[in-house]
Amino acid sequence: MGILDEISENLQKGKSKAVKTLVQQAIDQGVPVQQILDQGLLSGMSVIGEKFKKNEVFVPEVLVAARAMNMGAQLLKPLLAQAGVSATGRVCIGTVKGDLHDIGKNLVKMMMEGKGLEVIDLGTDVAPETFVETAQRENCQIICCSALLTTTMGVMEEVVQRAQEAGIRDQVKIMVGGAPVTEAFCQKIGADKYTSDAASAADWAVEACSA
Ligand code: B1M
Repeated sequence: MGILDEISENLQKGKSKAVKTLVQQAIDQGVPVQQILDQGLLSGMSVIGEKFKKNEVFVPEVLVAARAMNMGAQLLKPLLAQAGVSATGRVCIGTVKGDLHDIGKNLVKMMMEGKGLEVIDLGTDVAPETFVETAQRENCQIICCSALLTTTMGVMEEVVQRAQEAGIRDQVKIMVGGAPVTEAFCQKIGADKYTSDAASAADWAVEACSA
């Protein structure tokens, strides 16, 4: 097995230390950083994403795999910057105002980072204007809103309205998700996309950013 496959396999098993060691070995052997990222780390995370969609792995496995990916990515970050490799897109994400649930939001973030997107994490209890101001200031292609409470999902409609008022609605996509959110709700509030799970959210974000 080549070193890139070994990185991918160990990442899928959540073996952070092994991933870190192997990534350093690959760097030392002169493997191009983009290859280490694409064929090692991102390929491993993509397998986990697909398995998560099919319920073959669950939240804990995704979290340890994401931690392993972050360990490897830390070593690559400065080298990628030197090589001028840029992210495939930029998005901001947060759990909406009044809502403190962040496990699902963090999973979406990790999956997106696992697909090479730059993700600005606004945390929880995020006001509609913060989503919109961040998207404007940071040139985000997508605003990602998560909500877990029926009492807070309505804030997503305010995000859509604020984006319209700020005149950026045609420049930024708005994606919504979280347990109480549905496709019908997404359409009702005029958002662009609802996805039911983190891996599908990341898949769509990559497509939307490269469109
Ligand atoms: Co809360 N809570 N909670 N809670 N909590 C729920 C959501 C609840 C369903 C429990 C219940 O009553 N059965 C209920 C909501 C009822 C409702 O609104 N209909 C509830 C309640 C009522 C509350 C409080 C009001 C309780 C109280 O204080 N009386 C309170 C509210 C606090 C607040 O937010 N202001 C509260 C507090 C908490 C804790 C702090 C204790 C804790 C949160 C810890 C944390 O997040 N750091 C907590 C937890 C853990 C839960 C449950 C048990 C689990 C939620 C979770 O993390 N699921 C939950 C019950 C349940 O779901 N069984 C519950 C796992 C996570 C991976 O799933 O977030 O759905 P989820 O994310 C999925 C998808 O939805 C999707 O991807 C993820 C996986 O692929 N997804 C997106 C998520 N965001 C997305 C965004 C996207 C796309 C996809 O695009 C942008």
